[in-house]
Amino acid sequence: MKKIQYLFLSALAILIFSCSSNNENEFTPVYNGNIDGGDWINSQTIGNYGGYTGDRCSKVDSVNEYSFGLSKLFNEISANPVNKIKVSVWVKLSDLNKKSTLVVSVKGTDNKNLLWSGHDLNPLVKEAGKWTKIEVEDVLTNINTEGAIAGIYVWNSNKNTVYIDDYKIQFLPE
Ligand SMILES: [Ca+2]
Repeated sequence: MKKIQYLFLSALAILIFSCSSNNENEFTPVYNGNIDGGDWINSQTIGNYGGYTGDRCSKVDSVNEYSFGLSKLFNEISANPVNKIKVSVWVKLSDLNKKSTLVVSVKGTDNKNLLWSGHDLNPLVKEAGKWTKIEVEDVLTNINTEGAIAGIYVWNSNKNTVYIDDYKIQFLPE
């Protein structure tokens, strides 16, 4: 009986070994989490704060300066040239007198800004404590997006508490 057990275990060991050495790529699921390279950024600002849709949204305040947003290589967004970025997002400001900005940026391969477009939310939002839809457009004139990264997020430069929900970000050829 012992001998049979031993033979069985040996056979099993050989089987496992051959499987793992020959077929690792085909059968082993691999999840690579690149902490620095995800498409969406600042997800730590998301919580159950009562969103525009559902309960969840992003919140910036005295702790978090930059909201949930998108950071993505143009090469991964579209094979065609992008000439315009159109952003719509719902925001709720707690104080209309403190500055907060919707940022649309294009960063080149050397990490320099090829475009940094800050849209102040305060003149666009008329009422504090109320969800308001913000729509902005930025034209990428004479910008080489090859290897560049698009960045979209809300920046509360003045420790304003701002809630952010439901982005719609479009990359248009013209
Ligand atoms: Ca939501």
